[in-house]
Amino acid sequence: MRTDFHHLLIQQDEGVVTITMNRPEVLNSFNDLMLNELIEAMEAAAQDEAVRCIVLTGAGRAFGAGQDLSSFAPADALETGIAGQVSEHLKKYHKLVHLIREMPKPVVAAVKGVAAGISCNIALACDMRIAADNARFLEAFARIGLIPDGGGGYFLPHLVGLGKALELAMLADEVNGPEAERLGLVNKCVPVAEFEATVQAFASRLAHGPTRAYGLIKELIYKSLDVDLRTALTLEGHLQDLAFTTADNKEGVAAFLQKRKANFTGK
Ligand code: LHQ
Repeated sequence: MRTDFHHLLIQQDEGVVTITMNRPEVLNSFNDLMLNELIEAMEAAAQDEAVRCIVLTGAGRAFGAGQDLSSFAPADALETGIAGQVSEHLKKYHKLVHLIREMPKPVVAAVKGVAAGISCNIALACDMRIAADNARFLEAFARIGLIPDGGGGYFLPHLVGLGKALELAMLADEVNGPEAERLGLVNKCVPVAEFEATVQAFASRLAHGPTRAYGLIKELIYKSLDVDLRTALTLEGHLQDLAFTTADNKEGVAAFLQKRKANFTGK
């Protein structure tokens, strides 16, 4: 995949591609170009067979501060009538959310420092999250009279339950890394000194896993969220039929019987 982006750094290493949002002077807040580039990079990672795990992170002291407010100001919106077009603008973020959720391989958000506004919700769209203990999750929207966007209204109650979701969205208070772990907002919170090594080990482990099964696991779990048990079990049968035909299933069973570690190729 291409690496010469303006606002992204791309690092590819043994099946893991790390995408770093890189506008540190504005805490990696989104302008149009960075959003377009992130969509392009995610599309490329999805298609690249050599990529078996994606890590999304931010350069400098933050993960991201949401929409760049200097390039999307409410005063302008009122004057130009752009307010009715916010939903149009959001479609691009929605494309990114769908890409992450439908990509048949794991996507991990690595959050140190602040993750605010739509950056927070893009982190929640990822399959898993590792936080440093200096992480600050902030559904900043109500502070500026908005509602959570980028899927926040969907992801929050699924991750932390209804009451806490409403509290986080309405009070817009910061949640630190250890509290985010306690709430289930992140999978793991580690001291900042251990953050990079932890993310690397976590991503590397995923990149050496049964990638096709991981894709099917995503499909099973995300689709099962919105259907009844009968439909979920039918889907399970269909997806297990597919998993059963993979080389990694064959390898996993052989490794078990031969009492050795499986060598998954992702096929
Ligand atoms: C920023 C930003 C920023 C520009 C920090 N923009 N410069 C989607 C579609 C359409 C319409 C609207 O909304 C959306 C979705 C959204 O994401 S809405 C929510 C947008 N984000 C926010 O409301 C968060 C705004 N930022 C903050 O509240 C604070 O900066 C946080 C809490 C994130 C961090 O606070 P601090 O750690 O104290 O850092 P800071 O405030 O000093 O920021 C550092 C610099 O970054 C500063 O610039 P400066 O030139 O003074 O050093 C900020 O102006 C700039 N910055 N966020 N979103």
